[in-house]
Parts: sequence; C-alpha cells; structure tokens
Amino acid sequence: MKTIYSDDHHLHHAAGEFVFGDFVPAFEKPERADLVLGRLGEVALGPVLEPKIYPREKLTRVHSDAFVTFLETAYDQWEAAGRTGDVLPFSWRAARMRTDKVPTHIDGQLAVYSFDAGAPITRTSWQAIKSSANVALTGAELIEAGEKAVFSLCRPPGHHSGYDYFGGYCYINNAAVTAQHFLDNGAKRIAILDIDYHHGNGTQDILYERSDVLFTSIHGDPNTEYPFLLGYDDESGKGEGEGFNFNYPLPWGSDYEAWGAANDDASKHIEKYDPDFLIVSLGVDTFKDDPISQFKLENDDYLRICERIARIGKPTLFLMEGGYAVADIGVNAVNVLLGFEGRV
Ligand code: Q9C
Ligand code: ZN
Repeated sequence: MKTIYSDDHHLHHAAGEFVFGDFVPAFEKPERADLVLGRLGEVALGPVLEPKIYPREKLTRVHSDAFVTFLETAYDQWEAAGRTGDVLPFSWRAARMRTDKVPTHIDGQLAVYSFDAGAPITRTSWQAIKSSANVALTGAELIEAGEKAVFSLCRPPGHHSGYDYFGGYCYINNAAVTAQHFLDNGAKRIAILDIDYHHGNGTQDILYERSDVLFTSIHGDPNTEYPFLLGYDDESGKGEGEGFNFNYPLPWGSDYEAWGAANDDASKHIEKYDPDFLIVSLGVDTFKDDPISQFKLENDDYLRICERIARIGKPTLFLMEGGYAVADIGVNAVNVLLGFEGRV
C-alpha cells in the first residue's frame, strides 16, 4: 500500500490546549505523524510519496469561501490585534445569536467560525492545513488511478471541521474534500466510515442533506463524550440525505466486541449502498491507553478491524484522523493497514 506524507505537518505545532480546565501541552502534536511514518518504515508497508499541490477551489467545494478566507488570515489578524502566541477563541455563537454580520474583530470572527478552544492556529498552521488536504487529495487521485488502497497520513486531522467552523484539532475536512473530489471526477456514490473515537460531526454537518455520500461513524456516545452535541443514533440525514447517515454511539469502556459489532453493521450499510469508493476516517484514539478517550481496544484488535472493511471490496482511501497514545500510535494505525492487506 502506498502512503502519502509531507513533512509540512511540522509547521502546525501548537503550544498547548485547554483540557478539563487546565492549559496543557497539545495532544495533537507533530510526533504523532512522525511515529506513524516510522512504523510504516519498520513494516515496509510500501512507498511513501510526496503530495501534489491542489487549488483553493478544492477546499471551497465543501467549506464556505468566507471560512477558508478566515483560516488563511486568522494568524495575521491575531498578530495585528497585538496578540502573541497561538490563536485561540474565547467566546462562541450560541443558538439564536447572529452570524449574518461577521465581526471585523478577530475575536468576533473566532466566535463565528469555531466551536471550541481545542484547535489553536499558529503562524505557520495554514501551510500545514493546506498540505494535509493535499495529502488527502493525492491519495484520492491514486485511488482513481486504480490503487486498491492508499494511506494518506494527514496531519492536522479534519473530521470535526464543518462547512464553516473549525475545532477539535481540525480545520479543513479532508474526508469531505476527498469525497467531493471523487464526485467531481464522475463518481456516483462515496461512502465514509469514520472510526475515530470521536463523532465526525464536521463530516456529518457537510454531508447531512446529501444522498451521494453515505456517512457512518462509530464513536463515544455524545451523552458523555466530545463533541457532545452531535452523533446520536437518531441522526439519519435530512431531505435528500434522509437514510444516508448512520451513527453508532457506544458507551465509555466499550471493547472490541461492542466496537466490532457496530463496524459490522456499518459495513453492511456500506455494502448495500455499493459506493464507487470508500473513505476511512482512521483514528486510533479508540485505544485503551488513549489519554483523552474511553474505549478499550488493544493493539491486536487493530489488525482485525480491516478483516471486515476489506470484505466490503471497494477501493479504500485511509485518512489519518486522531489518536493520542503516542507510544502505540504507530503500531495501532499501521496494524489497521496491515489488516487490510491481510498481513496479520
Ligand atoms: N479541550 C480528534 O480526535 N478536546 N479530535 C477534548 C477539551 C477535543 C479530538 C478536551 C478532542 C478532539 C481528531
Ligand atoms: Zn478523535
């Protein structure tokens, strides 16, 4: 299996984030992708290729133009306001507050375009964010060219980022960007299986009213888990998209038995949908030792995940999302890919 990777992800290195009331070193850090890359080399999964560069229009197919402009200019605006350190929001829009007037002040723009304080923007983050999308898109092109599976080692991740908001370590939604890319090139149906521990609220947001992308997600129950306000099992899509959204919220402490049952059910829905291509939002924060998550998957469980996913039998693009137990992130992420190749 080919991997797409760029060193540009090092340009996104936040000083810290707020977790459970404390300001702590960022969990979403460059070491994560470096360790996955190192593990790919150890098992010799296949060649590691540089991404191509894609135009801005690839991003505005699934995000609002104003939102992309905000991401492009956020750091400069922050600096112009006299701030030092990373961009972080401190107030947010709530229901029934106005967003038709986007404030000119950076703090007001952050209130409109973010949904939590978990995604700092550094001076060079935008370069890394663009590169992450290019890594995803280059993987998509290889799939279109006939590869059975490709691993896009994206960083920063994307699945919490919505049509016009960022948060949860995510800025541009790589899964939605690549799904739209496939469709724009003539594909009829795309399926997304989101196996990150957290609900892919951003991906669901972007695709909720559409029938040309099936979204499925297995994640911590939003009743007790971030992002809290989306990800319940009664969210089935809207309008044209009704019946094309499947959520599998699972309780804290869920192990592979419960997880695998949800994966089997999601895979059945994907098989029935018969997509041209499958996108897997690959998070390994389902691991038992993940510092911010509450599932109980073990190292060897990751080898089994793709027994089921490979059986769907579709060209599959893996996009890296979360996973914060750095000691195990390489083994766990690469075990998923080895499983897909039947190297177990
Ligand atoms: N600041 C992904 O796995 N933070 N994102 C929780 C409160 C949000 C996780 C702690 C976790 C986001 C891609
Ligand atoms: Zn996650």
